[in-house]
Amino acid sequence: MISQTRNQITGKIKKFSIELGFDLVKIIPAHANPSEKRRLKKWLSLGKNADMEWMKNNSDLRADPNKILTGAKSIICLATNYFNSVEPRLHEDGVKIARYAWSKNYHKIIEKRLKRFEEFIKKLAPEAKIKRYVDTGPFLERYFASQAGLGFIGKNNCLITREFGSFVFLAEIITDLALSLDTLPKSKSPKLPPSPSCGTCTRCIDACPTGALKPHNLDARKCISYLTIESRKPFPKAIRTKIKPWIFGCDICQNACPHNVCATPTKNPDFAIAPILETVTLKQLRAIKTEDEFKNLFAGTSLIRAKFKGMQRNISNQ
Ligand code: B12
Ligand code: SF4
Ligand code: SF4
Repeated sequence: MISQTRNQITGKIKKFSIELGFDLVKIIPAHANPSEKRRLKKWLSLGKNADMEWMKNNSDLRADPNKILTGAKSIICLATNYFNSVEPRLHEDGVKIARYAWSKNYHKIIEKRLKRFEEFIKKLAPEAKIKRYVDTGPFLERYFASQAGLGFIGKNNCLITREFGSFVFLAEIITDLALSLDTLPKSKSPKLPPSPSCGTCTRCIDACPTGALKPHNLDARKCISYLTIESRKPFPKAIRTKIKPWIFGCDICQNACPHNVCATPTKNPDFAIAPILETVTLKQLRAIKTEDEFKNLFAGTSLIRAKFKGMQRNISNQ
């Protein structure tokens, strides 16, 4: 690819990402980071992944794009604002659902976009090899997003963007195409405002009701998000009462963050509140008797991840 063509292709790719509904896009070289790999291994060795054993399976790949795609040259890092101001009807009943789950399942929405993105890139460069990820891939999405300059990693572990705060989903395209790379702004340049960061703030850590958070480090065994979504076990007795009023996920450490004061509702209709969450009540939720009933009611939303039994456990804790 000659330089101008590379720039043209990169320009088209970035333009298309915005047309697809992504709010932020940056491209970085596909470099491995051994220290991130060590950080992840240490986190796993301390058991902070709780029962998420699958995190150990591909831990070598997570910080190394070339192990995922041989010959990888560029990573297209993407973020989508999902902040929504219309709350689920269930909140009126005094229980809470994390904001990311208010709309239809984001995996499906973003995967659809990524598939179209891949087709678009293949038209521009038919030989290109591509891997696309949203959430479920063996990839340290926050780390690479921070490297790309989409934002910084807060003490609450989240990738916090200057434009939208932390209520953003991340996604990536790894490719062997050599694209024009984004250079990070030099924070010391007098022309640029200083890069945002946590500074001396500890609001998220102080707000976390279960003590799951240490700066840039989370213990999933105590995290309400893990306990109400991923865990299939009863809640640990010591923190059971602190999980209330959350019945799916937790936003406390993001709600506490001053960088989210700038959060503005997404203009993207993809992330409008799911119709079922506009109407369903706690009484209806309590009346569900089977996995099938649960699945039918919440089809297409992220809530089915908890499964019927998990949701039963979560609501019986209220
Ligand atoms: C497993 C997982 C979870 C687990 C464990 C979370 C965790 N903190 O590790 C549980 C179930 C608890 C969870 C909860 C949530 N999750 Co989650 N989760 C993941 C998943 C699949 C893997 C994360 C992982 O590898 N963790 C291991 C730790 C070690 O890595 P990490 O958190 O990604 O990032 C660390 C390193 O990058 C390192 N680091 C990198 N650079 C630097 C620089 C410095 C200076 C320092 C000190 C550290 C550092 O510090 C980070 C924090 O420890 C990712 C998707 C993916 N494939 O990456 C989504 C993902 C991280 N989750 C996401 C979301 C939305 C959530 C929730 C907000 C959902 C909710 N509301 O309930 C909460 C947030 C909880 C929190 N405060 O982190 C988004 C985050 C978006 C964002 N803006 O950051 C992701 C990226 C999914 C996506 N594609 O959008 N999640
Ligand atoms: S998501 Fe909730 S429980 Fe988990 S670290 Fe944040 S505040 Fe604590
Ligand atoms: S609440 Fe404060 S310490 Fe926590 S992520 Fe936000 S700025 Fe950083």
